[in-house]
Amino acid sequence: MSIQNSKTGEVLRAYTIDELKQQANLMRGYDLVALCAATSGHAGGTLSIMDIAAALYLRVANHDPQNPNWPDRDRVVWSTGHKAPSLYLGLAFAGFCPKEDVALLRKLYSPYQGHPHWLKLPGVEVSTGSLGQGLSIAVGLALAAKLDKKDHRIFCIMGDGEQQEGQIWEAAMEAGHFKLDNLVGIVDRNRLQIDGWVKDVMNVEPLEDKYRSFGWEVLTIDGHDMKQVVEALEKAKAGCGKPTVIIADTIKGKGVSFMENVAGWHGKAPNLEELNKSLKELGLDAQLPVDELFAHARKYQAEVERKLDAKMPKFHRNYWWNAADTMKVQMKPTRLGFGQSLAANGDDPRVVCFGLDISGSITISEFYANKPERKSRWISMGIAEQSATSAAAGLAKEGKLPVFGTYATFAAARNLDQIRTSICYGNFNVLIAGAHGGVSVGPDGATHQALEDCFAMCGLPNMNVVVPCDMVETRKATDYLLLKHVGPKYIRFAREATPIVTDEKTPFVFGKANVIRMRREVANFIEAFETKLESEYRNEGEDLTIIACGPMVPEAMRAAYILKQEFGYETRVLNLHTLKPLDKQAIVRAAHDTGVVLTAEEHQIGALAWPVASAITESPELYGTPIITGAIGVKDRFGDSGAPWELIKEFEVSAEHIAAKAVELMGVKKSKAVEPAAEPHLIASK
Ligand SMILES: Cc1ncc(C[n+]2csc(CCOP(=O)(O)OP(=O)(O)O)c2C)c(N)n1
Repeated sequence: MSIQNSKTGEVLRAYTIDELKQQANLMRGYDLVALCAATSGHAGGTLSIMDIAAALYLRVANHDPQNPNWPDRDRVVWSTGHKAPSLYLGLAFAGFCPKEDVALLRKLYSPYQGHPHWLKLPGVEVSTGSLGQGLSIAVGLALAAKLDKKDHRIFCIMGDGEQQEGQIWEAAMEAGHFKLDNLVGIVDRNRLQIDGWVKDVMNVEPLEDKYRSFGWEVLTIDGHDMKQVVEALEKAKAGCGKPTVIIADTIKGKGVSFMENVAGWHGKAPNLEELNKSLKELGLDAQLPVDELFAHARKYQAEVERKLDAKMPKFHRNYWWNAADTMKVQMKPTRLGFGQSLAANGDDPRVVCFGLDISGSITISEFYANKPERKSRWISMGIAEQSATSAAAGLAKEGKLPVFGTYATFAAARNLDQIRTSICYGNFNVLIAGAHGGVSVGPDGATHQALEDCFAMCGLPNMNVVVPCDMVETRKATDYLLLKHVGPKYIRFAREATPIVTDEKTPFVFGKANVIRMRREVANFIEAFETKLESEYRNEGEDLTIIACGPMVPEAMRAAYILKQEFGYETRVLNLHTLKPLDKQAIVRAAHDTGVVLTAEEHQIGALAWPVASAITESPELYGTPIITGAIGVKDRFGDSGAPWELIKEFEVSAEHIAAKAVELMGVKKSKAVEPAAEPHLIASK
């Protein structure tokens, strides 16, 4: 069976083993072109799974490209969502979507998101990207099929590093317990993950014995031998009274000599030269319409840029970062500050850092880089955020100073109950780094863009939350939180290069806001502003206040610049780097002095906006005083794939959006529409 007409049962295409090999090779070529056009993505794992993808989508799974929601189709769950391009190519080669469209991978508004989203592309069964969840979804799909007395099969593709997630084993237990013989697990055992070899990061072997002990049938195969792949899939599909797992031995980067077995190619895309070399090695250099694919990607991108430009508020000049000869900024990733602090402070023997398989990217590896004497205090925990969180509490209980971090969404959401009960309830001294926060994470898309983490962290008793504004402040905040602050603490920072707007002299006091004032347009952006601790600042009778945290502080500063140049408005920018405990006095004073308070956060609106609003409404000093408020942030929606600065525009969190909102609020202030006696004293405006 396989690709068929769901109405007539006619098989539309039957591939031989040799044809499947050929198709898999072509799919590898398209994959690399798509990654190159996207300039990001995962080469290693998409190449290791490609033979299985070809066998599954072109021969083994029953489905109908004309009827993607056919109730009797087989379901394929990609638990390892980062291999999305292989899924898209499986669908494209089966006829669900045009092959050339995979060149739109990871672009804004594209159905070909960095991680699969079933609501965007017919044929994608479920949305994934947070590792370890797919097998549980597959268990649900298999249970539903049993309840409905349906015969279709559920396939679930996983990675071997992914086996470190505890949830996998809860699902494995469930599948074994319920004897789900309609469920087929597939493990792409390429032996590598991000931080290195799986056996070194956190050994998962012997996988066969583990699955067997959970009541599964186990088939071990060479995942690049097409005959073995097809036979195993067909055998597993036939069922044997219990779930089957196919453990496929594969090579990460398969087919491209310089990518094979190299951990560095996990999350990397080839450049043009590397692409040409790869296509040559695959014997595809003359076979793929490479130029047409790139042209397709470029045309789509031009349309994206046109749409984005139309969305942007317009002013008399272009104030975008480094667009003019004045107000130049240097940009550096905020995450570097975190690593710099760990490198500088890691000699304290209490400091213990956990690796969660994203160590280089979030810079926590700086703790031990070139410092072999610290190696015993570097503990690789693998992709197991929940257990690591509770283990950190255990270390803290014994007087250690544990630090762990990963994408903010996995550092503060996946393990929320562990943070709540193991760490916060016990009030333990643990530093959690929520890295890659906000939409500016970019092309990875919604699953990797933490937009709710600060809600969760600020909502926990005993927790302290700092969101520094640039690389320098990230270093200072880490210095403070690591060694001086005792208790649960969360630091959230961004991935991309953001403007450096503070220096060594800029004050950083935990729990105390800074006032930033735009003075004059000069050569360097940073020198155009004066920064003081809010407690040392004297009211200058500004027109309005913008309160921001994280990389929204530079945007708020640029908004202050726009407002001054274009409208003559003076803005008090408050850098509220500490979200908890909140500097209520600074907020109340700013509200009192200016009467207009606009918040700006790279988060769902409310982690900053609501505490600020509540500080204002609860303040006896402001009872009866009309305060006009507004909020800039993500408006109750999930993220999207796209380039970081494109997303800043799409999600309306740029300086231009802040400035436009400020102008609107100033219109209200000037019209004196707010009468203290007649109106409620807080006018919320979004
Ligand atoms: C819950 C979660 N934690 C961390 C990540 C980041 N991440 C993406 S891929 C990956 C490594 C996966 O390794 P493996 O399962 O072996 O896949 P492969 O090497 O085949 O690509 C990690 C840690 C994630 N996507 N989800």
